[in-house]
Amino acid sequence: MIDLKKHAYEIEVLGFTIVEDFLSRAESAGLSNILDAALEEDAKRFQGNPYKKYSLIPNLALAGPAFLRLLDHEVMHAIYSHFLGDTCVLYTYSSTLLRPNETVDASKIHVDSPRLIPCYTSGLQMTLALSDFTPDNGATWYLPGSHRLEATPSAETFHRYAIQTSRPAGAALFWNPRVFHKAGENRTSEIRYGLSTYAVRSYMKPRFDFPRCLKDTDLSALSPRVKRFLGFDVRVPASMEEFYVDPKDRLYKANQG
Ligand SMILES: O=C(O)CCC(=O)C(=O)O
Repeated sequence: MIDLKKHAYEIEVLGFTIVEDFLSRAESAGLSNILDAALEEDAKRFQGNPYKKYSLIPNLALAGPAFLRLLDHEVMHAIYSHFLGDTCVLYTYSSTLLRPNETVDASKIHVDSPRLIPCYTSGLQMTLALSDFTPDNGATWYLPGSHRLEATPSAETFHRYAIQTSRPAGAALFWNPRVFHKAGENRTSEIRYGLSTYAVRSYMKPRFDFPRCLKDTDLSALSPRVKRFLGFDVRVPASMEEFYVDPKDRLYKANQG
């Protein structure tokens, strides 16, 4: 198991921490292959749709059982629960790819949450490297301690103090979405593969209604923890019939924080 105290301290103070060996190199390569296939399938399915970004899968919960299984990772839950309580839910689950010489929105200095609530963590992200993240292929830059800042730092300040989070495939970066960051530049000829999970407090609204998205998927192999994380315990009734039920059958379970 990880040194939770150390990682929690780094997230608290720096705004981010790296957990090595979150997955093995082989497991990471397996996921990046599945990601490639999912990207190809998506490209066909949404061909001609002007809103579809060809490099992004915004909902990996729908990209097959391997991605659903990953949502049961012990270390991810230990860190998320520490900061967000053990009722926290998934906000987004997406690919984080960087193609050779590509400039993306994320190449600008930005944060992933518009709200700053001093001394309170409302969300936490994990970006898992599926290939090695290196200075050459655009490992992401993060400005330590900047999750406490309201205003965007100048480019000069950012570039003076930011740290490039190089790490091997299988290493996960946990970070506060208020940390100012930007993608690096991929100067290689290979795609840099990664994926991100973003967890929030249980009462916040996720970007996708995962239980509805997954209504036709067999979820019998999923643990209660993954179902809770996907938001199954904080659904709201859509009729009075759904409202007047035994508490154990309620869509919004008791004690969800
Ligand atoms: O692709 C990258 O390195 C940056 C990713 C990013 O900005 C994000 O996850 O919000």
